[in-house]
Amino acid sequence: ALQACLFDLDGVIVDTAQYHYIAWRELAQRYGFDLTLEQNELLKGIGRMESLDIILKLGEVDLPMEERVVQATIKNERYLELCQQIVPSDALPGVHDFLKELQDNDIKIGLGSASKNAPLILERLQMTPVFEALIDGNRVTKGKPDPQVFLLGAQELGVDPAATIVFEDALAGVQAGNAAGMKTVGIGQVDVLSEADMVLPGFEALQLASLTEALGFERI
Ligand code: G16
Ligand code: MG
Repeated sequence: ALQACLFDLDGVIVDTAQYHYIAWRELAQRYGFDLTLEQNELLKGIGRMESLDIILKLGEVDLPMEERVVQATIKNERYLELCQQIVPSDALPGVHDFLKELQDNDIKIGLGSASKNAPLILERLQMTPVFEALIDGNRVTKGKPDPQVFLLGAQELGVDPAATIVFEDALAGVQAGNAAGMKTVGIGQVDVLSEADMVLPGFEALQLASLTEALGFERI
C-alpha cells in the first residue's frame, strides 16, 4: 500500500516558475537575447548554475566562471525580491485539501526540490510543518533527473521507494522519480510529462482513493 508522497515545490505546491522565468529572462535580455516560455520549460527542476549554463548556450554567450557566479547571484536576488509577494493563499488550488487527506490517512509527506530557496518559500506559504522530510537544493550533490533528491526523501521518511508517489511539473523531475523506482504523477501538460505514470492538470478535486487505485496500489 502507499506509504508516502514526495512533492516538488516550484510548479507543484506554488507557481514560482513564473518568478524564475522573469528573473532568467531579465538576465538573457542583459546579454541582448530573449528567453521564450518554451525555452524556460527546459529549466524547470534544473539547478541554478546548470540553468544558467543552458540559457547562456541558448544565447550563444560565453562567460568566465567568475562572471557566471555574479550573474547567478543577481538572478537569485531578483527571484527572491519577486518571491516577497508570496502569501499563504498562493498555494496552488487543491494542494491544501489533498495534503490534509494524506495526513488523515497517515501517508507521510516530504519535499523534493532542486531549489536552494525551498525553506524560505515554504515559510512564506506557512507550510513548513506539513513536510516531515525536507530535501532541497542545499542537500543534494546530483540534480534531477538523478534520483538522489527523492531517494533521500524516502530514506528520511523511512519508507519504501516503491510505496511512494512523486508529484512533479518538470520532465527532469518525472525522470528522477522514475529512476528512484517510485510512481510518478505529472502536474501539467501531457505532452511535456508523458513519461509520468499519470498526468493531472492540478490537485483540484483529486481524491486519494481514485489516485491509489489508478496507480495500482492496494487499498489503504
Ligand atoms: C526549482 C525550479 C528550477 C530552479 C531550481 C533551483 O526546482 O524548478 O527552475 O532553477 O529549483 O532553484 P534556486 O535557484 O531557487 O536554488 P523544483 O525542483 O522545486 O521545481
Ligand atoms: Mg518543479
